[in-house]
Amino acid sequence: MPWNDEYECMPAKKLQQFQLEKLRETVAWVSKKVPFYKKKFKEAGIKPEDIKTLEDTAKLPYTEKTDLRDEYPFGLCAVPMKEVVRIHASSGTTGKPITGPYTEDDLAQWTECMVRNFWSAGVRPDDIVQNAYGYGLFTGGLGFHQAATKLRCAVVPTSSGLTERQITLMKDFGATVLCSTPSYALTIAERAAELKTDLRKLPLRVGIFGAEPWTSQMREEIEERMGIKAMEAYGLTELGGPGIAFDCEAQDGLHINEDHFLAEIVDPQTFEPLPLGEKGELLFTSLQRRAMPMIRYRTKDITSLTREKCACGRTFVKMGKVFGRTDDMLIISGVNVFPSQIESLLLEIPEVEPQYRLVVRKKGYLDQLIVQVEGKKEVYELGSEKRFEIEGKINAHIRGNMGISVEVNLVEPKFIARSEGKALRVVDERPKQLR
Ligand code: DLL
Repeated sequence: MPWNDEYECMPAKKLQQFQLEKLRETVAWVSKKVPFYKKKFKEAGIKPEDIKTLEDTAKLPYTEKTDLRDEYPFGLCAVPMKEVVRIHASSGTTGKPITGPYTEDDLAQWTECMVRNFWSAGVRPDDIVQNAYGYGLFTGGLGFHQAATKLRCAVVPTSSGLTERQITLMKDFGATVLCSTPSYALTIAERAAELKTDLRKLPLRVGIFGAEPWTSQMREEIEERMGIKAMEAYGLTELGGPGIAFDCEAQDGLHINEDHFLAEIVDPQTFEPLPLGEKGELLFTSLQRRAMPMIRYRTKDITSLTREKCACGRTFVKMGKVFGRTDDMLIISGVNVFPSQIESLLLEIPEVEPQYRLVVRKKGYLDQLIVQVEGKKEVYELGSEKRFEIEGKINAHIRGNMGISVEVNLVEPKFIARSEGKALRVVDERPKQLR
């Protein structure tokens, strides 16, 4: 049974009616409160009262990361600061950070969305939740913290890092739930194995992983190493953090909290709306947020939406696992390549560890992809001939499945820096002007 079946199982028609009502309210709210939107709507020749159906969303202009940067820090804030009770921000690898202000109601809604995520993962009040998402400006730490508290779980706010201590506390406190990025879960599992701690024998039962792309093969790897069920969380700072979408026991897509977020898929180049089932860029319009609502925000995440009857009873639309980000897409020998495709193929090779990095270089006019993947210790130690053979095997596997030629380097165990948060998968060594 879902946490909030009134909304999570709402018949589709009623849900869409609810979304339309909230969409109209949001559009009216931002056009009154945010000069940026007022101007954009005017330029697009659209008034709030023109939104008569959900399809009319396509008439609204979209919002993107550069808009948030241009309006940094509070240009898109729709409430006076005295109503803001929290400000999160994304660290952002380049340029200014993205700010995320919340009113008290926004925080309560965020918590509700995250409680649904926990509940769906089978977490209950008697669980001990070790929260290894980073605390601070990142939305992972407090986002998971406040929902686990609301659910009356015992929260252990370890934050990320200090891996050995994570393992000691996990053992001593008997944590039953771990929240972290999937790559950090793998780091914990690896360190535990080195310390001869068998995580499979601990009470740990469930993990809620997210904040970065990971394949189903990676999910299985983590489940196997930790002896847990690996569930998922999806979200982004601009829309308030995790809690936008979560998976259920069916584990074949993430239900979007549709009473709070209106999702669309568009062609990332032409911006044409795409039908259910087709892969494209995911856009979100927030439906109930007040401090910083977003209209058709371009997430840059590539996925598809499906609306089929789900075994769990939820009626919320499902998004597929994020395939990649438009800005992580590489073009190798004319073929579009996403890191997740390479990850899937690498994890099918038994001789390697699930630790890899993609290095992109220029060779003449062409982009060259170097796949660095760690060999398993016992395999790596068999010597250079064996390593060469495995590199050839990986190369053939990638060529056979994707039709591209890459250079494979089987690197020694521990060559690749371990992640404590979001893993760095792509190292782009091309000159900036040639990317
Ligand atoms: O990563 C919020 C979050 C925290 C989500 C904890 C889940 C768990 P940002 O740092 O703003 O926010 O990064 C957002 O991360 O656009 C995706 O590209 C990626 N991402 C988040 N969740 C997933 C996921 C948080 N489950 C960006 N699968 C998003 C794939 C994800 N990518």
